Amino acid sequence: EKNKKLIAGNWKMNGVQAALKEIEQIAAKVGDYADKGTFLICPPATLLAGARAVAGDALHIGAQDCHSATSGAFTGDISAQMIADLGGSFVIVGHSERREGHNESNEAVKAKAEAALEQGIKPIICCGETLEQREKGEAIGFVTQQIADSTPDRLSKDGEIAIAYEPIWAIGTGKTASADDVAEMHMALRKTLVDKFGDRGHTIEILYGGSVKPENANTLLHTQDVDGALVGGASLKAESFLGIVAAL
Ligand code: G2H
Repeated sequence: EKNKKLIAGNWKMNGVQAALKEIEQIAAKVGDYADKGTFLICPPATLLAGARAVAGDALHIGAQDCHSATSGAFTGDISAQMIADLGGSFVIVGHSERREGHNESNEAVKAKAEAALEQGIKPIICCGETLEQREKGEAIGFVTQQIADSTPDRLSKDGEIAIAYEPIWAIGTGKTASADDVAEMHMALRKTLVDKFGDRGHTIEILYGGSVKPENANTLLHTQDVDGALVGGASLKAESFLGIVAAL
């Protein structure tokens, strides 16, 4: 486990400019926890510049997706270079909502992660199984294969990427995986990362995501092999995001 946990907020398609006040409030407080964590909010792309302007030094800003190309004829997409240009330092790639809603394959996710690295942006590469896969006993095999296939071939420094395990049945449903299930999956993911990257695999943060909130953050964040959290709904308000931070 890492000395510092990564607490990342994924706003999904939520928030107009008035919501920047939440980011300002988060930024004003997370500095108090700088020895315990790294903090990140990923607002919609429309708020990246505004968020960066109010986020200060203690809070990182990132995006929720990027294209694998630097620029070109890709209507509606944004590139990792554009995110970096606005001061974004992270990008979520391969979220289940992108894999499902935009047919993103492991190969596509890997290309996005590699594009992020080229721009010096840290990708948070997501994985997770459906309820059906879990019930059939296929969760570990499926998720570890997703990560083996969605991560870049090579890393040039420690901690260059992060992973987020988000069981699809726990996303936005109020259901969270049990601590035992999370620990089992994170251990399997660690092995996959070490098999692929050698010792450097130990330096990759493995986050848990799926209905993380102040009430369950303490248990989840102190579960074996959990290096942080990817938080959706509970990241939209400063009070609940900071409630999770306070559980560190
Ligand atoms: C999982 C998570 C954030 P929520 O998608 O990525 O969302 O915390 O709302 O389940």
